[in-house]
Amino acid sequence: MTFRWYGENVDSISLKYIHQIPGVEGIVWALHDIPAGECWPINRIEEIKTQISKYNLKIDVVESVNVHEDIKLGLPSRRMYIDNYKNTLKNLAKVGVKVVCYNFMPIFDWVRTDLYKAQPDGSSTLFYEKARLDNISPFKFLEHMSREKALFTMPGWEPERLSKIRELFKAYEKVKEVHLWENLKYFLNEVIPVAQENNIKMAIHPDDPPWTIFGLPRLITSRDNIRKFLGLFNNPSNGLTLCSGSLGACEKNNIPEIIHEFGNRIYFAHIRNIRRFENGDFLETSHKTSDGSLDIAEIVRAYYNIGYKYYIRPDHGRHIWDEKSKPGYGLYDRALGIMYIWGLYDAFRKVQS
Ligand code: CS2
Ligand code: MN
Repeated sequence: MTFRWYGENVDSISLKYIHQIPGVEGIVWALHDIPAGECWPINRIEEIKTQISKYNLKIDVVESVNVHEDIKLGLPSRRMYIDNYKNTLKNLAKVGVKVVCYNFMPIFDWVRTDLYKAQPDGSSTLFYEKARLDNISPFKFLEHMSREKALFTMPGWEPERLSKIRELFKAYEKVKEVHLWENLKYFLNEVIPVAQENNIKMAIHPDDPPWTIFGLPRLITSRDNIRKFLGLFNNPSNGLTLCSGSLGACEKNNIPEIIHEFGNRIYFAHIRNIRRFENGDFLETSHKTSDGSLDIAEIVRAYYNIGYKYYIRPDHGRHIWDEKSKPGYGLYDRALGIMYIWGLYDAFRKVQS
C-alpha cells in the first residue's frame, strides 16, 4: 500500500502522519518543481530518498514523470525531450525506483469544474459538471478555474503551463486521434527498452475524464483502447496505472473485468469511487461502495483474485473534518480509504482460508 505525497514544504501532510496510517509501506512521489521535459538530477532524487527512508518508507513508485507536449505533438524537438526522459529513468533506477506513472493527455491532466464542491454533510469534494464544460471555451474555463482558487497548485495546472495554453491549442489543431496514437507509439519505442534495461515498469494513467474535452483527442479511455495501447509495444515494461475513478466515470468501463483482462500488466492501482449522474456529471465520493457508482468491494476482490502483487494507493479523497489540502489530496479521507481497502482484503483472505 502506498500514499501520494507532494514533498516537504509543499504538501500539507507530513511523512510522520503518513507513516502512522496502518499498512502504508511506500510513498508515491515526484519532483513537482521540475518542468516536463527536463532531466531529473540525481542529487534531487537522492535527497527525496533520504527524507522518505527516515520513516522506513519505500520510494518505489513515481507519479508522474510528465511527458513534454512536443512529444505528444510529434515535433522534431521531441528527440531532446525523449533523451531527457530516458536519462530521468536511468537516474530513478539508480535509487531503486520500480514503477513510473505518466499520462499522455494533451494539454490538460485531470479536469473538474469544481475543486471544493460543498456537500450536505459539511465536507467538500471534486465535481465534474458536464454541461458547464460542454458550453465553455477552454480559455473561459481557465478563467473560471483561477476563480476557483485552488489552495495549492495542482499537478498539470502549473501556472507556467497555463500561460502557454493558446499556443498549445493552435499546435493541436492538426493533431487528430490517429496522430496522437502514432506519437505515443514513437515514445514507447524509444522509452520502453530503456525502462526494461533499468528494471522499471512504465504505467500509463488513463485519461480523466475518459472522453474528449475541448475537442482534444484522448486515448486511454476504454477497455478496447487499453488493449490497443498494450499492443503498441508488447513488452512487460509497457504497462498500466489502473485508475478506477478515471475510467469509471464512463459507465461502460467495467473495472473488475478490466482488472481480470489486463491484470498482469497493471503495475499501479488507483482506487477511488465516484457517483455518476444521468446527465454526465460525476462527483468524487468516499471509497465506500454504497456511496458511489463503483463497486469498490468488487474492484478489491478482483485484485485479490488475480493475486495482485504490485502497488496500490487510494486515489483522491474528499476534504473532511475541516482539513485544508490540495484538492483531492487530504490526509483523512484517503486514510479512511486505505482502511476500507485493508478491511476488504482481510475479509477476502479470511473467507478463502
Ligand atoms: C490524478 C492525476 O487521478 C490521478 O491520479 O491525480 O493527476 C495523475 O497523477 C496523473 O494523470 C498521472 O500522470
Ligand atoms: Mn488516478
